[in-house]
Amino acid sequence: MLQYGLGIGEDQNWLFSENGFQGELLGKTETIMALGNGYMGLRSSPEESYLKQTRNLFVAGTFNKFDDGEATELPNAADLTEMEIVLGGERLSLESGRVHVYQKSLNLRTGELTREFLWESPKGRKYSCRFLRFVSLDNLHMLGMRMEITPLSGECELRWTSGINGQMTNSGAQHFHEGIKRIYDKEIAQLVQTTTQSNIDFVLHAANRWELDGEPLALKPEMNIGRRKVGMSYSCTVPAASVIAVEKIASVNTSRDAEAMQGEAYSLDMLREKSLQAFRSNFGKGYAALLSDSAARWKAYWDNADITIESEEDGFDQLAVRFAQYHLLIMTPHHDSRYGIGAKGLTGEGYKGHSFWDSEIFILPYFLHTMPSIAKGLLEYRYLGLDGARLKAADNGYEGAMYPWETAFTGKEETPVWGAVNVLTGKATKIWSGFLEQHISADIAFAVVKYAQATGDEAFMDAMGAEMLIEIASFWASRVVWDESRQAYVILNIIGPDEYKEHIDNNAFSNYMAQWAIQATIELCLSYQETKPDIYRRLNETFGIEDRLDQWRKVAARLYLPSPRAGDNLIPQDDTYLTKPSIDIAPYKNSASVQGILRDYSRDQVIGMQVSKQADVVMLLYLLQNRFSNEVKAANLSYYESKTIHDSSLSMAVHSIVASGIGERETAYEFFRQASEIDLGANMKSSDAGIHSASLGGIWKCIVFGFAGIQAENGELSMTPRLPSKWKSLRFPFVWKGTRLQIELTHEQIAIEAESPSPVPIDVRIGHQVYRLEDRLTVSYSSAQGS
Ligand code: IFM
Repeated sequence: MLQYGLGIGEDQNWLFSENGFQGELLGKTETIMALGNGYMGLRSSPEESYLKQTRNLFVAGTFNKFDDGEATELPNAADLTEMEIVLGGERLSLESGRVHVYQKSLNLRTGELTREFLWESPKGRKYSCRFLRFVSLDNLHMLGMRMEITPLSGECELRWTSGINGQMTNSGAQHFHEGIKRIYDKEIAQLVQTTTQSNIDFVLHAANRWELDGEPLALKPEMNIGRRKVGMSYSCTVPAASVIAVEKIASVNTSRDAEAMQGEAYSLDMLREKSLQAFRSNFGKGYAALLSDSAARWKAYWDNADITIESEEDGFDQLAVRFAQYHLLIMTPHHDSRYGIGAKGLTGEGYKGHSFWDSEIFILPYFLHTMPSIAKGLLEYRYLGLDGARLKAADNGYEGAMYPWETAFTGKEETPVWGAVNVLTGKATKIWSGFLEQHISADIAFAVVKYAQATGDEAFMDAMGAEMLIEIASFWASRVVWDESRQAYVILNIIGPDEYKEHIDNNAFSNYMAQWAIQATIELCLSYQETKPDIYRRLNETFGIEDRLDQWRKVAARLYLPSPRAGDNLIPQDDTYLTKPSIDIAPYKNSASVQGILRDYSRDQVIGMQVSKQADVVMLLYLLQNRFSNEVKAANLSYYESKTIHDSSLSMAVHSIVASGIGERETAYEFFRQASEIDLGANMKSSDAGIHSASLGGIWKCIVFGFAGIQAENGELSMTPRLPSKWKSLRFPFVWKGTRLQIELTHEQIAIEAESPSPVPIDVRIGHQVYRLEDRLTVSYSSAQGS
C-alpha cells in the first residue's frame, strides 16, 4: 500500500512510500520510484530477485532493432543492481520466511531511494536490512547503492554476489552481443557490450567497498565471469548486532555519448580507457560524497522550479506536483538534443522509448516556462528529425515535412504496424496511427510558435523554426483535397487525438490545427519579408516560399473548419461521429484497467460508436481556446466527456484545463486529482509498463494554465485564476521572455514578482485590465469569478 504522508520535517510532502512487500505488484514502485537523470533511467527493482520483477536500465537515444519485423526500441542494458544475499545459508527473499516491517520510499527532494525491512528467515533468524540507491544528477554516468544488514539473532555467515548482468532482455529480445568481460585489480568489473543492429557500444563498471560497523573491511573477492556476466562474490562472518555494509558504485557510458565523440575519432578502446579512469576517481569518492553532489543538483533544480500549494486537505496535491516535476526532469535528455522524450520516459518498455506529440504538447510547456533552454533542446530534436519527416511526406506522395507519429533516433517513422489481438478474429490488429495520426505535424508547429513567442528567441526561429514551419505548412497544403460540394478544402482519411476513431474525414482537431499551422507560417514569412529581408531571401531561395505562399493562403482561407452547430453548439468531432450510436460506457470508465472496451468489442465496432478514448474536440478547445466562446466550450466539454472513457492518460488533464477556463472549478479539480492519481495513486497495476510522461506534464499544465489561468497568446501574457476551493494559495515560477516571474495566488490576490531583471516591463492582462509589471505587481481579484 502506498503512503503519502510519511515525510516529516524538511521532507514533508517530498516523500512517498510503499508499506508492506507485495511480490506480485513490484511493477508499481519499480516505475513510480524509478531513478534517473535524463541520460539514464533505472527502474527501482529490489536488489534481491523476484519472479514478477522487471529490471530495466535504459540509456536515452541508444535505440536498437532486434529483428527486421520489430520496431526499434531502447535496449534494456545490463543490470547493475541485483544482489544475491545469503545469510546463514538462507537466501534473502521476502517471499520466504516473514517480513515484519517493510518500507520502500523515494525522496523527491534528494533523488534517493530507501528500502528498509526486518526479515525473519524460514529458520526463524532475524535480520534488519537497509538498502539505499541513487542515480546521480551531478555526474550523469554514475549510480550508487548501499546495503546495510544487521543480524539480530546471533552471528551469521554472509555470502554476497553482485556484478554486471548482461543477460537482460526486452521481453525476450536480446539487444546485445556477448561482449567483453574484465575485472581490473580484483576490484573493478567491466562489461563491454555492443547493440546488435545499431552498433552502439556500452561500457559498464561496478566496484564494491565493504565496512563493518562503520570501519573499512578488506574482503577478498571471488571473481566470476560467465556468459554475458561479470561480478564478484564475497563471504564473511558478521558478529551479532554488527552492521555489515557494502557500497556498490557503478557507471554507464556509451559510444553515443556526446563526449565519446569529442576530440579524437571514436574508438572503443578509448571509451573503455576514459570511462575506466573516470570510474576509478568517482569510486574513490564513495556513496555519501557522490550522493551529496547529486543532491546538491536536485536542490538547485528545486530552488528554481518548486511549486508550493497550501491546501486545506492533506499534502497529496503538493506531493503530486513535485512527483510530476521529479519525473519530468529524469525523463528528459536535457544533456543532448539528439534524443527525444519517451512516452514512458526511461522507466519501462512501454512504447519502446519512442517520442510522440506528448513531448511538444504536454511536456515542453513545463520546460518552456521553467527552464527554456531544455524546451529549445526538445525542438532541436524535431529539427534534427526534419529529414525523416520529409522522407515520410515523400513516401506518402506529399510535400514538405510529415512528422512521424512515433520517432526514435533517426527521425523516421517507428510506429509498430501490428498491435493487440482483435477480439472477433483473433488476429493482431493493425496499428493505423503510424499511417494516419498526422496531427503531430501541426502540434510541432504549434510548439515552435509558442516557444518563439514565450522566449523571443529569434535566432532559433531564423535557424530552425522557420524551416520547420515552412515544411509543415507545405505538407498540410498538399495533404488537403478540394471538396466541390462543400466548396472547401477537406482532410480525408485521418485519425485525430481520439484513437478510437480511425479512417475518419475532417477530424475537427486536425483541420483546425493544420489551418493554424499554415496561417502561422504565412504570418512568419510576411514578417520576415518586412523585418528581415535577408532571411526572407535565404528562405525563399531554399524553399521557394513565394511559390508556396499562394497555395498556403488559399488553403488557410478555405480549409473546412467544423463550426459549432446551431442549436446545441456541438463541434462535430468528424464528419460522422455525431451520427453514430452510443453505448453505456460507465463500466469502462469506472474500470481500474484501461482499454477494457477492446476486450468486449473489436476496434472496428468501437470506431462505429460515439465512444472516445481521449480528449479530441476538448483538446481543440484547450489549444485554440481563444477561438471558442465559453458556451461552446461548456457544451462540448459536457457532451464529449460523457462519451470519453479516458483510456489515454493524456485525457484528464486537458479536461481539467478546459473546465478551469469556463469557471467549473470543482470539475477542474476533480479531473486534476484523477490525472494526479494515474501513476501516484492507489492503483497498483497502473504503471507496470512505465510512467505516463504526458500526464505528468499535464499535471503542471492543470496548475499553471488551468488553476492559475495563464495564457501566453501571441506574445501577450494574461491570467484568469480559478484556484480550487480547497487550496488556500499557490506559488510557482514562470519564465516569460527571459524573465523569471514568481507568481503567488490566493483567492483574493495575485502577486507577481520579477525575480530576474526584466529587459523591458512586462504587460499582464488580468481580467479586462492590462497591468504593467516592473518588479512587483499586486492585484485583487475573486477566484470564484475568475477576475
Ligand atoms: O500520444 C499518446 C496518444 O495520444 C494516446 N496513446 C498513447 C500515446 C503515447 O502516450
